[in-house]
Amino acid sequence: MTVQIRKIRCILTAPADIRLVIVKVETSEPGLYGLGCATFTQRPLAVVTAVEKYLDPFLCGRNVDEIEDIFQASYTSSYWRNGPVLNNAMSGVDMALWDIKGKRANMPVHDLLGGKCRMAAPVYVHASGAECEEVIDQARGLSEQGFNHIRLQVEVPGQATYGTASDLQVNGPVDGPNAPRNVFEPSDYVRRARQLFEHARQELGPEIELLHDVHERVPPPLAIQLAKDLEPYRLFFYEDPLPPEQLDHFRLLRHHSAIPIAMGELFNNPNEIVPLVKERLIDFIRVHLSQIGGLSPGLKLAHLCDFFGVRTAWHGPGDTSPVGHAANLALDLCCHNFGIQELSFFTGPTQEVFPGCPEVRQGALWSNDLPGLGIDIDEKLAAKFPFPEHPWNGAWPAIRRGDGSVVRP
Ligand code: GCO
Ligand code: MG
Repeated sequence: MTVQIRKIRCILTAPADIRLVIVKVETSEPGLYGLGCATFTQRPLAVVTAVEKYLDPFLCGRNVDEIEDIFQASYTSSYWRNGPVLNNAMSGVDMALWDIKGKRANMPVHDLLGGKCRMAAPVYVHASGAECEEVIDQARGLSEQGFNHIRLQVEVPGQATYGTASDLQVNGPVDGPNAPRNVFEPSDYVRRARQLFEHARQELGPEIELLHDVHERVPPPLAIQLAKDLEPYRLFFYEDPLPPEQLDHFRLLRHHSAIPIAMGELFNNPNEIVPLVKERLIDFIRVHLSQIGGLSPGLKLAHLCDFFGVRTAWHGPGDTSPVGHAANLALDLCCHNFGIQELSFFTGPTQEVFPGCPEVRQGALWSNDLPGLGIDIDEKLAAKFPFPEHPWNGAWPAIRRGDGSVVRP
């Protein structure tokens, strides 16, 4: 007997004060439903509209087994496609359908997709601070807890620096080039990052794996300069050195430096991704699964990358929901070309809101091996954590140079 989609709706919650959007696909079989991540934390309400006003009526009555066809039909149903809002909406449905398929087959999703080729997914965690010493101390603490891959970010004194507490402060109700601002100067940042890694390698020794996220904030020549400067400190990867607007510069970067490059959390469109992979201009693909449309496109991308020697490092920040982390983990476990998984700890009441969160142990993420994605949501509890108040509903404040011009994050 076919099982049909009965209702597709969104659940909004912020147990760690980060806006999360979860999609629940209910079916014609009593008690059978699936969950997917549709979190686009800067524009969550636009995703809710796309799911509830467009995909729900479009897909109601469809056979839950037809995941690929549902993806293809939803993809073309808006004619204009490959944008973050619609991709997130589709991701919510796509992951939920894999969850349902796993529950129906009584298998975890990683088994449906071919089965485990590793027992758990090694993760990297974040260390940051206002001073280099503080970052290094934090990294030491994390290493003592069994984490061997650590991302280091240090504040540029007095500047809004990605990955540190100084970033993304809202300074006033009205923004503009003359408004009080979060200043960021690329050349100061590049000098500071170099200083951090010089100290860190000295203090932490040769074995620990170090990572860094440029967050696309510097002009291409500085990104290339920093890559060369950081080479002696043997990074595991150098992340997002260039923005998606400057992809051609990856050829130059590759030409000048042997640093391993991770890229892709801002990508939504295959046209951004495929050229970098096929020319082997990056080493780690780092897309955010919900931003490219879910687990199905993620699986295809992982296999494409495999042929080109590019490994996966799916984006896993706090604004990937635990459902999204469970989807990342399903791919981490069954794809041979897995590289590393970014982890942000499930803090606050997150674990109670999402029973079945993947477990963090021995520097890795472990699946509970339950059918489907192995994760649930306690809707009553989720409702106790509404989206936090914010002047622009979560939109990012501008980061500006000293002259007042906007820096792309
Ligand atoms: C990372 C990312 C995140 C993003 C965030 C955007 O590598 O973890 O850069 O911190 O900035 O997910 O909402
Ligand atoms: Mg990043």
